[in-house]
Amino acid sequence: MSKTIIVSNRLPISLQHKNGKFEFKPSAGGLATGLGSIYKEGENIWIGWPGNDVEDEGQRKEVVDELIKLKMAPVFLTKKDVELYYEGFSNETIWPAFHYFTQHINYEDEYWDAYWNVNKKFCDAILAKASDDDTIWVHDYQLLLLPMMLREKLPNATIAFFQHIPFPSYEIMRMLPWRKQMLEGMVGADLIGFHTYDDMRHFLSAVGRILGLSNESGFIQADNRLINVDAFPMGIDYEKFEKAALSPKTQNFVKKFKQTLGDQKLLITIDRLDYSKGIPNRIKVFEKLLDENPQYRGKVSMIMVVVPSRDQVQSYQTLKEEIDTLVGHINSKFSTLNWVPIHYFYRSFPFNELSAFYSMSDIALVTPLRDGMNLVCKEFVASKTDKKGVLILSEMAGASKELVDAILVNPNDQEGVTSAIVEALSMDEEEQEMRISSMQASLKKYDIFQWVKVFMDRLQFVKEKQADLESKALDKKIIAQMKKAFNVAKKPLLLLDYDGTLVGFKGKPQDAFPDEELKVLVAKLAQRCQTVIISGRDKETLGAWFEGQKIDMIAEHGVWLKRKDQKEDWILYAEVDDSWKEDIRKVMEYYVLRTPGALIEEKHHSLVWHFRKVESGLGDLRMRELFSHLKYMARGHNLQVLEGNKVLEIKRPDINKGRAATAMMKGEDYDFIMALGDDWTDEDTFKAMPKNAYTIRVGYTYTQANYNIKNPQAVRELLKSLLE
Ligand code: GDG
Repeated sequence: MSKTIIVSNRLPISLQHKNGKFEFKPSAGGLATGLGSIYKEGENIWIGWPGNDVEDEGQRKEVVDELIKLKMAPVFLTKKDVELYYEGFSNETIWPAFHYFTQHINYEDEYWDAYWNVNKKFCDAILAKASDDDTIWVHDYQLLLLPMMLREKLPNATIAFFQHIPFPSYEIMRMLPWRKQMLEGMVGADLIGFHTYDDMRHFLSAVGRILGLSNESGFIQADNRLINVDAFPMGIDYEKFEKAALSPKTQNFVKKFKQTLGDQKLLITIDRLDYSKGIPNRIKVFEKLLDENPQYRGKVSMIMVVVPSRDQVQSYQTLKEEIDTLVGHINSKFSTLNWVPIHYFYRSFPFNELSAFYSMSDIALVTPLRDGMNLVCKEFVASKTDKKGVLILSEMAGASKELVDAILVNPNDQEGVTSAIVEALSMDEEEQEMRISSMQASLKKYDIFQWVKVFMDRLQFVKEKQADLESKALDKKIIAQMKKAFNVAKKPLLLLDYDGTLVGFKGKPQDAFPDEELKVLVAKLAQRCQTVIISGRDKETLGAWFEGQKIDMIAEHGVWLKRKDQKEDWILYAEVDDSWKEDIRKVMEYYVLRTPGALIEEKHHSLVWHFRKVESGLGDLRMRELFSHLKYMARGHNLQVLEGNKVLEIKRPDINKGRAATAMMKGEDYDFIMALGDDWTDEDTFKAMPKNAYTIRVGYTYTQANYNIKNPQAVRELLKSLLE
């Protein structure tokens, strides 16, 4: 039976070695709880690093045996691995880059090598457990290469990836020397998830520009696989925070803490130690608030929890020193004998004390400079069971896309954040209730369990969509059937599109000339059957490329025809009225003038606006503009505007490959017909074919054809096999 494997850098446990024995403490984090419904079932398992360096074989065995009871399996990492892969590439290269802290990026080949090696270690550990029909869900930026490593070994497995941190703009991504490998690693997955739409569109843009893979509404067609990229904003275990806030244990802490603090307005801030969280900015804002509003001195305090994190990394140590200095400065400046402005804790708290902080605070100040999602703000809202409280939230946190009823601020705008605190301190209770209730409703609905469900459902949907497309994939049995039919046929016909079918796409159209292998193949086919090249190319190019071959050629989608025995020049195969061209060309020229790299190609029945060489993005933008411009003109002239591969073509609708193919077959009695093509112009051919014809579309995409085939290489193999 197939199983599901969860993979993350860290296993959801903490491992402590005490008195010669390991103690395993499962984590109560939101993700671990949400995924509990998965990895604890049946044969399912969670694979990851247990967080300790266990070198001794005997101890390793002990860890393996204990973990399996918790439905987990370890990937053991050495001290060096942790230093170079985790602290190094993950936290000194990817983390700063993806959070837009380019000044902190460390570009070290040694880090990259370790990153690759550890991803490989994870891959091997998974392969020891996984089979080709399993589902593997990989988490986060430490394991970007893993999806493709797994795909290469388990081509049919269902592989998903979710990134918990932001995905940066292409401008940042392009700075990384390993950008291509990182993206290639990710597209090994069937489903790639991010917290927000912005992350998703940045990823799609980088994949388009760096890997050359385009997408349609988040679906990427990569070679022979459909990949979906989507946004899945992660939720929290809402009920847990709501229940905890109401529990006597939490309320006892609230009572105790409040007695110590006295009657004060409380601001809470909770973060891991990280420069992305904007902690120094926040302290400076609090100083500004007290400087400018003396009435708040003695009346408002900030509870600041900073959870120790990555303190082996230099930039984190520097940050810690900066925070210590700033807190020391403000406390020494404003403290009185019975009031301290900032209660600063550099440690983590047990859950109920955390819950008490949320519950008793009037305001949560969540102002990261960049954050994938940020769960703290969600936990604060869920803990406000009396609906009193105000959330001040940074626009740079993924959560701001959802929690629009918070006071949203730009964390770099000190004036703005200070005013937000003043606004929060004076907000009437009715408004507080209105805002908190609305946010609670949303958080309750989209909690962590719903997040897991939506993600897994989507993964299944993508697999179904893939299967749907692959159901038309040519398999050995069908190929054998075609071969047999071809061999006994007395009058076979082959209709072959050229670009994208017999040859792959090249940067410059003139570089896609037929290579020797193709010429020989076409010559052999021509000896066995009527072979027709049916293309959108101009007649001069086709004529030159296939000179001397015993084949028929249809150029410009059916405008021109040249029969194999024809001595004279090409004949006009369709009446062409080109009186419309002048008006349209003027419009197209205007768009050429505004768009460096664009050009117009004139064919007998059409005008084509090419933008392959235009700056990526600008070309699409101009094409859309031109499209809407031409749409109206086309109606008047009874023309058709069609979007192709980096081209926009305007043409007479009655001239197409289908019409040409029909004319060619008229009165003939073919007993075997095969038509091959790769784009929408070939769909006209497919539609025009009799029922018993073999119609085949190159690429796994929806089609009128009976079958799909992977790529031009596979087309050549198929044609060769007909001749065997
Ligand atoms: C990454 C992304 C994304 C904090 N202090 C204590 C404590 N915590 C818990 C909180 C919260 C968690 O830690 C912090 O989660 P965040 O989401 O705020 O931030 P990151 O750790 O940076 O997480 C982030 C997240 O992944 C999920 O995808 O939202 O953007 O950076 O749950 O409650 N828990 C306890 N004591 C503490 O003192 N018990």
